[in-house]
Amino acid sequence: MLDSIIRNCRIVTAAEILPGLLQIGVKDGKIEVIGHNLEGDASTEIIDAEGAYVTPGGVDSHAHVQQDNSPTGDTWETGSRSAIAGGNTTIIAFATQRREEESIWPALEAYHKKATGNSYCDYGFHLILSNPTEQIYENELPKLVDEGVTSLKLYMTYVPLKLGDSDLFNIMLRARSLGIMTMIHAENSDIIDQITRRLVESGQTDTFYHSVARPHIAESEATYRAISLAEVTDTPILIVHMSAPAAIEHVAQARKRLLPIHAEACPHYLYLTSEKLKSGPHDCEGAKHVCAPPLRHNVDDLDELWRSVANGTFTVISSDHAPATFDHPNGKQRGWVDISGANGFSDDVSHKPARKFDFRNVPNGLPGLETRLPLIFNRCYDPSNPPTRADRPLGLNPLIFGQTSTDPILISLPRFVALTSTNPAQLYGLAGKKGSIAVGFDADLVLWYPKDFEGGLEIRNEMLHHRIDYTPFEGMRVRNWPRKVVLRGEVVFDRDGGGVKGRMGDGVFLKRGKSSLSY
Ligand code: DUC
Ligand code: ZN
Ligand code: ZN
Repeated sequence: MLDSIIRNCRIVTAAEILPGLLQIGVKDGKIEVIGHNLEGDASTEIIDAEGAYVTPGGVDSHAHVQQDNSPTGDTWETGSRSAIAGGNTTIIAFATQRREEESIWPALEAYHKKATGNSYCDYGFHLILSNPTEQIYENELPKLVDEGVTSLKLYMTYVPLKLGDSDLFNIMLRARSLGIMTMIHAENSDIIDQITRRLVESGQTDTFYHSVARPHIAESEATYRAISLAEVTDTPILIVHMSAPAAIEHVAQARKRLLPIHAEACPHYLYLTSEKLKSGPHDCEGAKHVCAPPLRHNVDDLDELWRSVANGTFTVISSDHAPATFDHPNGKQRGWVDISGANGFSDDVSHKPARKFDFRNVPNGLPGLETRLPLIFNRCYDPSNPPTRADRPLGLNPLIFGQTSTDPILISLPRFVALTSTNPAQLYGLAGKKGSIAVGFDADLVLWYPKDFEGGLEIRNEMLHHRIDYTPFEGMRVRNWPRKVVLRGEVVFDRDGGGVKGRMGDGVFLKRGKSSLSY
């Protein structure tokens, strides 16, 4: 007998919106049947979707949770709670190998320990590799795959983590032979260092200059180099958190040649510009938006990214949830440096400021787990009213002139599902279990509201479930929000019925297989 039946669903998969109102029957946490007039008994729980769209549970494949380098970020408890409240039933977080460690196991053990029993949603790990040794290549990486960690993240910048081209080359070769998916943070470290040094020399260290120090070309050059290394080693890679149109163009060209190059978009790069990095004379508000790569300067850049979402250049949209608390000396305020003399006191009668802000000290990253799905759903067109080109004057066809932010680029609901759930599941070895609504899959579902909110819903930090004291999307309006979230058949979030219903420890570690998404 079925444990639960979810009725009146407009089911959306990456392929299509299934016709009519359907029922989903769940048994032992899995989808047992999809159809009409399903039978239950007295013990079967009935959930009514009331004709709303039902999408697969979100798979956020890029979230930094309780990392050692982020003392004011989210813990597993708060990060995963925020994840489910935003419709994510799976997140893939990171375990970081420290440079001084000769083995990957201390990192894996430590990060497992942090997550075990503390997650509201299912989870996996990518390993950040910062010290690749022969022993790791030969003995540890094969075992890592057996342990269900089938992806690596490599950095081309950040002193404690960055790897040179030889290491990238060798790791890619090994990853290829083991079927490991390799994620790359692509920014040219030397360009950033050289510009930063000159900015500092001229006293330009306010929040905004973080974005000046990391120009488009630093991202596009490193992206091209990473793609070149992937091509010469014939290895699939994903370039994470892409923000520069010139960089995404390199991906588009590579994909045109059927190279297995994937790209990841994030909501903050799609919605926000570097205007947000500006602070007042006595505050550091802009630090709330410091991330790397930086938010870009021009709204046209954002349109270009949306075009790449719509035309299939991006494979996934992740949050890159990497928050730091704003109002905390070890959080975003860490940028303040004392320039008044010893002990932070100033006897200086010339009223020179006692402190200045230095963007080099700010932890990079933004919160975003809970807002990812609503922000992307927001750009889906209503299937009952699809955009039509028929009534546009021929010469203004957006395919010829491109759309503008006043005429936003919209995507289909199936593409939304592909980018936020199905593709990340397939890319990172969760195919057949996560990322779709089909018989045999985990019953991970998001029930949206049957009608969009009239006038939209305003995002406010106080309604979110992370432990961070701000959201970069404060005041933005979205059309809809996850109403109910189901994890392996259990309602873990009910927005109208008390909020979070799940418990810490509901989430389990997912041993992932090999990637099944080629290009
Ligand atoms: N950049 C990263 O590389 N990681 C975390 C967040 C960020 O902004
Ligand atoms: Zn990164
Ligand atoms: Zn990241």
